[in-house]
Amino acid sequence: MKQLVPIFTKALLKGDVQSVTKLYTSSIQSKVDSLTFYESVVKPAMYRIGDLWEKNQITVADEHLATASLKYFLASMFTPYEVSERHPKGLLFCIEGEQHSLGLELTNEIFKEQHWNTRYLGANVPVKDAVTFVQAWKPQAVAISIGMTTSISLLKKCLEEIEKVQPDIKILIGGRLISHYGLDFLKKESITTFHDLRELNDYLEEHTGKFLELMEEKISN
Ligand code: B12
Repeated sequence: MKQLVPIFTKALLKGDVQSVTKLYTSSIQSKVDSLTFYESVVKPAMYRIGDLWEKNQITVADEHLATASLKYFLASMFTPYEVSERHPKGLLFCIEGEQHSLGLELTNEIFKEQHWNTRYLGANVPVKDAVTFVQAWKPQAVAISIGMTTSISLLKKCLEEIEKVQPDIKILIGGRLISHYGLDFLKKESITTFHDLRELNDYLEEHTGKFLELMEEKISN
């Protein structure tokens, strides 16, 4: 997989979605699963693009082209999973000011592969609107991605507001900052943090049955 990273990075920077897609499909044909491809090729390629950008070796325009190409590719290959009201509900979003949503887009795929009924709101969602959505839709879990230190205080506020309107909700937090900072306010029983999609996949494999049981209990009461 490692040897694909520079080729995949180059294709993204050229806006060559056809080559990007070919690299993905040939990996899948040689029995690499999509989770491994996201972790071992997509993520390191985007981190590499961040480094090139930081060192002024590529421009903001180059980085935007790579991001747009990746989004185009992901939209074309994501599988339309069946949505059932009988599956646990997961709400995914980035709080206001947070534009780094690509990791959360991949997170949404992992939830769907595990048969969750998800609502993916993407980047920059105002706290009050996220809270209103939780109140109306009553998800079993919210999944939030955090990439910028500037989003930390709003994240804290958002979690407090969500727990006020739905105290039994499970909160799952991931994103670049989780690997860089030990955020004490996230050390709570209702909150789980994740460094990558593999950890999320293991968590969902272990806990989805329990979420389903709780859901059915609520319906029958
Ligand atoms: C693409 C990109 C952008 C795009 C984002 C587009 C989009 N729709 O996402 C745009 C152009 C909008 C952008 C803007 C900015 N960016 Co930017 N960006 C990046 C870049 C190159 C890649 C990010 C990415 O997609 N990574 C790939 C994904 C797959 O990785 P990931 O997010 O970590 O997600 C993985 C895990 O964390 C996990 N995960 C993520 N979320 C969740 C959630 C849950 C629940 C779970 C379970 C798991 C999980 O799953 C993924 C797979 O493992 C990074 C470089 C880097 N090193 O990350 C810089 C980077 C993050 N950006 C940076 C900066 C500085 C900015 C700007 C301030 C630039 C500017 N001056 O305007 C703005 C800020 C915007 C804002 N307010 O948020 C800096 C941050 C530095 C810092 N100290 O914090 C970086 C590190 C670049 C750099 N090297 O300097 N950026």
